[in-house]
Amino acid sequence: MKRLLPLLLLCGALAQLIYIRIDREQALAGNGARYRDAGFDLRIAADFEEARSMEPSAFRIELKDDTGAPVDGTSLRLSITMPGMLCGTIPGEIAEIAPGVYRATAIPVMAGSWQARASLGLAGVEARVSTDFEVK
Ligand SMILES: [Cu+2]
Repeated sequence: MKRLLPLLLLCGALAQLIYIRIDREQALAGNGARYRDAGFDLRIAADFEEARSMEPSAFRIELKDDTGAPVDGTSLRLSITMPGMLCGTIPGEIAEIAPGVYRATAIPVMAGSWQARASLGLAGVEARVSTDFEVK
């Protein structure tokens, strides 16, 4: 039993970490996801009717602080991956189209299930949010 205690404590700590992770990132009804932590509100949503392989897929990313003011996301990045496959991580291009609002594009290289992830490191906080999308 004494040997089990550290293991149990570790499991408890891990469960808590996973819980916090889920709590910070939430799927939005209909389209996209949102991450809130340490004063940041980071959202991503697909900005297309239909994604096609070898064509740019666009995403709308919003970065605000907890008062709703836009945040300059100089370290904001977008990448897309195919979970469970070996297509690698494909980086996207990001342009700010309004204060705190960004349009990001990346090119999925094949049809199937993809995941787009926006991430940034700001003020020592690493924030990331991802959303799934289908490519035809
Ligand atoms: Cu693939």
